Formats: sequence, structure tokens, C-alpha cells
Amino acid sequence: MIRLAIQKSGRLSEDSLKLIRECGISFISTSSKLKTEATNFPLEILFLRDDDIPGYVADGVADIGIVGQNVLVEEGLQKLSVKNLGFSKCRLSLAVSKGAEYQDVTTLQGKSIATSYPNLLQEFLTSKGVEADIHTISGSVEIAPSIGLADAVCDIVSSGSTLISNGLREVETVFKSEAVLIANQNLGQEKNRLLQQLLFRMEAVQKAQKSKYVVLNAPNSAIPEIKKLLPGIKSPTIIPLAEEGWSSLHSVVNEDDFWDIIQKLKEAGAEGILVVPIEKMIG
Ligand code: PRT
Ligand code: ZN
Repeated sequence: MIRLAIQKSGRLSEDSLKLIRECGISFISTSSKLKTEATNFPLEILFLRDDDIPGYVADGVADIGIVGQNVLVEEGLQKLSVKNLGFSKCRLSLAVSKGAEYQDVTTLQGKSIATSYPNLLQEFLTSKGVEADIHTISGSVEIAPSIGLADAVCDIVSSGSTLISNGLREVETVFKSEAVLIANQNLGQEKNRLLQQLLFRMEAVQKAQKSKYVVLNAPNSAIPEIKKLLPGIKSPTIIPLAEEGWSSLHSVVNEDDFWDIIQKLKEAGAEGILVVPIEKMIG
């Protein structure tokens, strides 16, 4: 049995649960529960506040966990990180009042800055040779300048609308973050084996999300050109159609190149192009 800690309720919760389900692991989740057990994998899930997850994993109360890099690094536990998970992306940024003068980070020399991330901020300022007065507050950081508590703030930003609606202007990125899988460093053989199984499944899920399965019809004369556009996992599958001189081609394309490839396929003579999501991709 391996014990996984995830956030009970907040910005990480939904995607953490989704990832576990996409790994083919079933469990009954009730929002009031503190823990639950999977029905088809030796996994127990603990529901915690995100700030407690790195410490619990470091101490072995939980074996593995899902948490934002911002919290992990702020707590000085980045050595626990095992795998980036690609969701809950955000940045820790410095912001000043909209009308305030700002040239570069040296503008903050001697100023006061409110934040919930004093360690990340201190490290950033030190690297820039700036000394400022850091006020650590646990919430509602964005209102600090308007109530006269600080000259600037250092807070988590994703869309940027919270800063704008509080009359603030983002001026520096201090740290970029996404959700990560973390693990205790002395898991032992059995738990490590289960962790490797989970990692294998997570990788298959992530690969599949980045790929699309493409099916198309083409005249046989267009196949050499189309083959060059569709590398697939090895090479495309080609199946003859009932109609003489035509074939069906099946392949996998990367999400990043997707629109570009579809356009070129059409130009090369492809017809009836179907694009299908892939659930899992192994190897
Ligand atoms: O109760 P608990 O302690 O578990 O939760 P929490 O309130 O401390 O954390 P939560 O759920 O807000 O965030 C969990 C994690 O999600 C963070 O540690 C980040 O890694 C990540 N994340 C991603 C964010 C955001 N996006 C985000 N936008 N965390 C916070 N915010 C907040 C930010 O603090 C600010 O108030 O959203 C506001 C800014 O959002 P925009 O879109 O207006 O820029
Ligand atoms: Zn928290």
C-alpha cells in the first residue's frame, strides 16, 4: 500500500483527482472524508491543505504527494520532487501600484513588500543585489499597497486579473510554478515499486494528451508525400480502400504540430480526415 497526499479543496484538487482516475485507479471520493482507499490499486489517498503536503511527505506520514512547486520550494523541500505534472501553472510575481514609478528591480531597494512567499522572494532579491523589507502575510496580499501596508506585493498570478482589479501592475517574475509529484526519499522496495507503476501510468497519460490519432483517405499517388508528413510512432499504417486506387492512412501526430500538419495533408490530397483523441500511449 502506498499513501498519496493531495489537496483537499482548492486549485490543485480537481486535476489531481483527474490524473489518478486517468491512471485507471478507482476510488470513492466524498468531500467530507480525510482519506479514502482505491478499489483496484494498493493506494490510499489523504486529503490535506496544500501547505502541509511537503512536510508530511518529508516525514513519511504520506509516501507521495501532489503540490505546487511554489509551496514545495518555499518550504525548502524541492529535493522531494519526482515529476512535473503540467497542471496548475502559475507564476510568483512582483507587482507595484499602477501609477508607481518603476524602472527595474533596484527600484525596490529599501521598499516594503508584502508576500506569503518570503523565502522565494528573499532568494530572488538577493540574486539581484536588492535589499527590501519583506512583510509576510498569509492571505489577501494584493490589498497591502492600497491600505498602506507595503509599497509592493509578491503574489501568485495566473490570468493577472486579480492584480488589475486591485490597481496593481506586474513588474517581475520571481518564480514559475506547476504541480509536481513528490515522494519520500526512503520509500523502501515495495512502495518504490508502486511509485514506479504510478509513474509509468502517468507518463502514458501525459504522452496521450500530447498526441492525436489521425485517420485519412488519399489517392495512392499522394501516399509518398503524405508519408513524409506523418511519421507516426514508427510509420503510418496504410490500408487499401474498397475503391480502386485509394488507401486509408492511420498515424499519430503531436499536438504542437497538429494544425500545420493537417493543412499540409489537405494540400497533398488527403480527404475525410478524422482526428481522434488518444486515451493512453505506451512506448
Ligand atoms: O486551503 P489550502 O491551503 O489547501 O489552499 P490555498 O488557498 O493555499 O491554495 P490554492 O487552492 O489557492 O492554490 C493551490 C496551488 O495552486 C498554489 O500553491 C499554486 O501552485 C496553484 N495556483 C495556480 C494558484 C493560482 N494558479 C492562482 N491563481 N494559486 C493561487 N492563485 C491565486 C493567487 O494567490 C491570487 O489571489 O489566484 C489569484 C490570482 O489569480 P489571477 O488569475 O487573477 O491572476
Ligand atoms: Zn495553502
